[in-house]
Amino acid sequence: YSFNNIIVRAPSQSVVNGLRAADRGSPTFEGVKAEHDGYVAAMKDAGVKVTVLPALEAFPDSIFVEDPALVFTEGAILLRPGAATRMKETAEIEPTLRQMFEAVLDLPGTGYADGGDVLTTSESVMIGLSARTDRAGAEALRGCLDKLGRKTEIVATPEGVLHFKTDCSLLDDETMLSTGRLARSGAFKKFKQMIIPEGEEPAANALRVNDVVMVGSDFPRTIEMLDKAGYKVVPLKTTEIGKIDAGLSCMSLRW
Ligand code: CIR
Repeated sequence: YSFNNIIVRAPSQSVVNGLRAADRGSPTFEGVKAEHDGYVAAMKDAGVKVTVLPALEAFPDSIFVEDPALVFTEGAILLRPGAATRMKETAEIEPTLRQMFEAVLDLPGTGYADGGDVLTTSESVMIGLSARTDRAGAEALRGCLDKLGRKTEIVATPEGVLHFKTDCSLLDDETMLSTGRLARSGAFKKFKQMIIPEGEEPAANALRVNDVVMVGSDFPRTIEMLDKAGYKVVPLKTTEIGKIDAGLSCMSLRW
């Protein structure tokens, strides 16, 4: 969670057509843009250098740059997103990653893996199997991570949850913020766990960046819990992107 750089992509007008599992109404472009601007400002305040890529009208979900690639200080991995409409986002972000990283690996084979299913901790890289990341993709990703010298753990994502990280985030080296349903899978036995209050599940996709924890401002009980535990919480509006199943990690690649 110690980062110097991030990449984000400006939202396109087409973001109103972003993928969603359940229809809770479409977000507005202006609303998403305002939330994205707030995110970029908070990132700068947290001390990271922000590279903003141009909007891509042809890809409604391309604002969520976390999914088509994975980055570490030691290199980048080009992934294969599991949603048909998102697959070509990888080619769109590839030139930037080749410019910025010396080592850029391609996910071999034909399996799928979304960055939203990948959680980096100090010990290992956890890969959650989901509707977007299949076993073949997870195993191929493990091969790439081996090359970068990273240990991996392949774990399950609860049924009906979009991505592994939809339901968890790392608060510090020892502490995981998780929904009850994900914690019950036993994936975080090695961690001290903080469980999201019932009804605030989307708050689990929080984001620790340097000395702050960014959390959706619609989740007061989670904010209070983290605040009481001594974390420096930065509440950010996520109401509009929440309508297309997104949270705070999805909007950046961090290293
Ligand atoms: C999608 O379904 O792909 C987008 N509407 C939301 C992606 C969220 N990404 C993430 O959590 N990493």
